[in-house]
Amino acid sequence: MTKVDTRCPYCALQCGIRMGTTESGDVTLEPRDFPTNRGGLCQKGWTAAELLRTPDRITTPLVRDDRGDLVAATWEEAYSRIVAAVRSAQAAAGPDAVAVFGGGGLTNEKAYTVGKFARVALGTSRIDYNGRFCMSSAAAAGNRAFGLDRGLPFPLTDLAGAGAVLLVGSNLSETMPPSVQHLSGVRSRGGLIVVDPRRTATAALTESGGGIHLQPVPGTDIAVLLGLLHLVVVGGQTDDDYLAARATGWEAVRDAATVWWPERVERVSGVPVDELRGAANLLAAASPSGGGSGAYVLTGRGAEQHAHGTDTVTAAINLALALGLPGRAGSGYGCITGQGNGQGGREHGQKADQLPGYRSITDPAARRHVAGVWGVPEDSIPGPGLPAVQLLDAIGRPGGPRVLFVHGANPVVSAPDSDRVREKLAQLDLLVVADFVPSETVRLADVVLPVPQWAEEDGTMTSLDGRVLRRRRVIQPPGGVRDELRIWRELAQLLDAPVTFASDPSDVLQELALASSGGVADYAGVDQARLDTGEELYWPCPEPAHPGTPRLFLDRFATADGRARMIVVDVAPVDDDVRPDAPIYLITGRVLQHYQSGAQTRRVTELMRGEPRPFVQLHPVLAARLGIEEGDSVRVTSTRGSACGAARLSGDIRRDTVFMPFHFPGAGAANAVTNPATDPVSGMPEFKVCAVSVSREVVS
Ligand SMILES: Nc1nc2c(c(=O)[nH]1)N[C@H]1C(S)=C(S)[C@@H](COP(=O)(O)OP(=O)(O)OC[C@H]3O[C@@H](n4cnc5c(=O)[nH]c(N)nc54)[C@H](O)[C@@H]3O)O[C@H]1N2
Ligand SMILES: Nc1nc2c(c(=O)[nH]1)N[C@H]1C(S)=C(S)[C@@H](COP(=O)(O)OP(=O)(O)OC[C@H]3O[C@@H](n4cnc5c(=O)[nH]c(N)nc54)[C@H](O)[C@@H]3O)O[C@H]1N2
Ligand code: SF4
Ligand SMILES: [Mo]
Repeated sequence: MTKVDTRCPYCALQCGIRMGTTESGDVTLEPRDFPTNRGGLCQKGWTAAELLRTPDRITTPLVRDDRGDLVAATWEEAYSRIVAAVRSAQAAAGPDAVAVFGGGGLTNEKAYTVGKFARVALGTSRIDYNGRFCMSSAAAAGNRAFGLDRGLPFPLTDLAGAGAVLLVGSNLSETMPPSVQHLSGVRSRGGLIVVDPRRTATAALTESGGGIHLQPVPGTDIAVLLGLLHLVVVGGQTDDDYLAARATGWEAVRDAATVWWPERVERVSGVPVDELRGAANLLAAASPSGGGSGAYVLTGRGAEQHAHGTDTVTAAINLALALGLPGRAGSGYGCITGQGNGQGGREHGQKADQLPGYRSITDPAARRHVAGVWGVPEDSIPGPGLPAVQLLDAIGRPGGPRVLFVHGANPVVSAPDSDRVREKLAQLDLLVVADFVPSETVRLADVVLPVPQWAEEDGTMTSLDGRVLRRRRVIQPPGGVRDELRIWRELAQLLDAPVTFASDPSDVLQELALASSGGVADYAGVDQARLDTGEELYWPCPEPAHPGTPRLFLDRFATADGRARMIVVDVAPVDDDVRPDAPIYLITGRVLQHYQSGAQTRRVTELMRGEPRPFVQLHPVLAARLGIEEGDSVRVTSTRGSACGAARLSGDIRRDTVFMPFHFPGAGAANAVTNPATDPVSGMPEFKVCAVSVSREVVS
């Protein structure tokens, strides 16, 4: 049996696995020791290999025929449909008539190439990706405060020594179970604080050992964070020497927090004053200036996926800076990146306003550099495009996209106001989707391009803490499948692109290294050979001899003057707030067994057995008021649409709030209900909270 060391296909923890193939062709998968997972895997990781043999795997291109059915076709037919539609849309309406939607699960090599394909082969500005739905608020806040966005600017394992960790809107116990090991130290020291409207498995971790669970009204995290800041200011617990040396804007931020005294925070958020005080004291005592062993402030999607998510993250960063945490060994601020390559996928040009190396597409020097690497004139690179929600919304409007390529996303299930997204996609001249399973978005496509899966390809991924890692091929993809690097190379050629595209992952990584050289996310010193010798290369890694950078900001932040920028932010209401006809908050998120839109995990037997159908979690008191019993079919309705799920009664959720996972399509699709209103800075939609009415579904 041959054994290959690679990584789990799903989340940003990128747990180490070892895979093997037996002579009879069976695939084996076992956990492998790696710092982020220490030999652990979650149920999704353990069962990941089943998808490699899924019976409805797409193994040939498909095109929509005259009767409206998707039928098998040759690659030549699929390509000629695409080329004809691109040419006619662009002839009629200019280069931006064609758009691209990428994914944070793509390898670095593919994330880089899809950005280049859009700008060089299609000549369009219109590219964005599902990471807009994921990391964008934290990225925007990190960039504006620190001048750089690397989710965790320190190794995840650093958390082990902390005296306090404030986890705002993250449910690590279900979303990255092996990572919970790194919290065992802080739990035993009684320093874990979790902010979540639900008593999740993660919030329950605070109960053994003296931690604190704050259970705010959805969308009020910013009030809680301002309240914590207020308390550390009043308590004289701020790190004034650090603030004087390492931050700007402190006085204004401090003054703005004076109006968020704890009783007022309690009125807005429902978090009791004594709990807020307890949390402030835990954090301050653990902070370096309080003589503690170190403290961390971490945000997850619960804090970020709001129409004011960037400001909420900014409030979290301001609190961390006031306590002197960022850029300090053993302390810090971080956001917990989600998708398998959520970090690398946001660095190399899939974002609407970005060029490789986390460069800005409006920066003349960045454009010159990248144009040089690509071998194209600088002025041929388009300007910034539209963020994901606006990109999808522009379809069907004058000047909007007529052809859309989707690579690594399932927006029919995962985008907000998903019924509308479905209508939008139907208005395209041509929808091209590359995938390996018939996802809900694939089913709407006019051309489907079958691609390899994770264990059938080579490349690199960047973990939540910025380590560049190898993904390795274990088995050959089925015949008939073509990898995306090859697809973009061939399409570029057919579209008469001015340059030839590299399609070997190691060549692409070399090109990416050059393109990112000198940028913020500098991979210039990264190559496959170095990664294969087992070196841990954290970016920035600017030269072949550079050891990589596990901890950022120790001497200075990445701003022009080296100081962190503190920005005044204030409480803002939920965009679609509760009112008499929609008196309850819907919040959304994840369960252990399913990944994202569920396109992959709904095809794995054991995961479906564990969590087979959509559900609505609600408090027994609310349920009694609405005449709902355990297991009843419950309809959740907003001004945009409705979704149904089986009632799951639980005292773990606030009485004014119901929760639905977003992993299911059709009648149980939470995103039929969610609000597409976006954050003005990041473009993040307000997935996490909207106003709904809730009723028992009467089955006639
Ligand atoms: N099992 C599983 N694991 C995953 C994924 C998956 O789909 N399934 N996806 C991966 C990806 S891409 C990501 S981004 C991460 C996400 O990882 P997390 O951020 O941990 O996941 P979520 O469940 O989306 O949200 C976390 C919590 O936010 C809470 N929440 C909702 N509204 C609010 C609010 O207003 N304030 C606060 N404080 N909390 C709120 C929810 O109750 C939920 O428990 O997980 C990664 N890992
Ligand atoms: N209501 C609500 N909605 C949410 C969220 C929420 O918390 N609440 N979370 C949001 C977040 S954080 C995220 S990250 C998004 C994710 O949402 P999606 O973009 O829908 O994510 P996936 O389900 O991972 O979809 C990836 C698709 O690409 C395919 N795929 C995987 N690898 C590759 C590849 O290499 N190439 C190609 N071509 N295809 C591939 C998979 O089979 C799958 O069909 O959902 C967002 N939507
Ligand atoms: S935690 Fe994430 S990377 Fe690890 S096994 Fe689970 S899904 Fe895979
Ligand atoms: Mo995500």
